[in-house]
Amino acid sequence: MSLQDKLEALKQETVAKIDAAQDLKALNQIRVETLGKKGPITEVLRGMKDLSAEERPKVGSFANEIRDELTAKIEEKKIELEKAELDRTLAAESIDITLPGKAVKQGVRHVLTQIMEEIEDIFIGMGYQVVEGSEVESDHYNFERMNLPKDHPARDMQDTFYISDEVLIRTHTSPVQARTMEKHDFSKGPLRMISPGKVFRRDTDDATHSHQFHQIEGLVVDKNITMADLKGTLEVMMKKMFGEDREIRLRPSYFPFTEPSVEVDVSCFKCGGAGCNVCKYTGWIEILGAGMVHPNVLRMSGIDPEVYSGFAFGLGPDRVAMLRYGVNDIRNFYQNDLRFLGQFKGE
Ligand code: 2NL
Repeated sequence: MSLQDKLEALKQETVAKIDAAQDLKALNQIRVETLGKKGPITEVLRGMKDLSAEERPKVGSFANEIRDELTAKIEEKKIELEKAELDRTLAAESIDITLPGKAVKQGVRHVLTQIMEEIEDIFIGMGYQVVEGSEVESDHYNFERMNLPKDHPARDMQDTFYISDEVLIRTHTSPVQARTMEKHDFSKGPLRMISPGKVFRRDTDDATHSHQFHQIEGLVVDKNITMADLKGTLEVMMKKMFGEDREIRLRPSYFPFTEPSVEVDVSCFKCGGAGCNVCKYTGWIEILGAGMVHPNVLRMSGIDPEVYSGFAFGLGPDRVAMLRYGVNDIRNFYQNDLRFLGQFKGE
């Protein structure tokens, strides 16, 4: 067989192999085997030195031709295989963008936070400042400044978590008010503030008691503040919280830090006063405690009770939430069960 015939046969054989190649790896194998340094074509070209001067250029150019043809054929096949591979990858990795997405779970503010922020908004609207303070307090600010000296019997129901003889966690947010009162510059205007936050008491937890709960206290001090200001302010708050038809009534009470002191009832938001399970068939709901700031409390904060007077109140957001949403166990607010807390979407 002549060299030309050999080359021609080699070409046919290689073309068949290229056509049959299934992937890039196989194709590369064919390229190395046929066109590589140890391949048959290189061998033919190397053997040319034994040919006659006449034959040499013919065989040489034929061999080059075949090499070029095969190179082109391999290149063509390579592009074809690469495209097939890309198509396979795209098919395998395709996503259906019309499928519904995974919903991101959205949380809600804690129901007590919602109530406190609602009350904050009401008072911000009436020109009050919102002041938060430390949950760790001194006996002095928590009790003494609130007219509760060390031997006062009213301390019993608050006797609480002491860190030392003089340091405790607060039993009410009053110390925030005391600290704000003593700093207030009355030449700049009246003091109007509320203080929301956590408070702690010595209590055995049950459906209506928790050793930790919340309080919002309010305080206004200026010249000529009267009980009428207190009543009008509380009426506005109750109407905004429980509906414009609400009325309030004051009953005499006692707190060591106010004189006189009152309990405030609001007409029942469910039955309007006719009597129902929410108001225990009385038509009224006990909602907060209040009074005129005791002269001792003003004096201890450096305010002259002969010149200034003030009113104060305290309200429990836990109780507001329980009444409004019919929650019968206060402990629900502190157990972090999302099935409970997630119901209060705060719309
Ligand atoms: C209640 C009663 C009350 C106050 C809190 C107060 C604060 C200062 C001066 C005078 Cl700085 N009083 N706070 C007054 C009356 C009642 O809370 O039943 N809270 C749940």
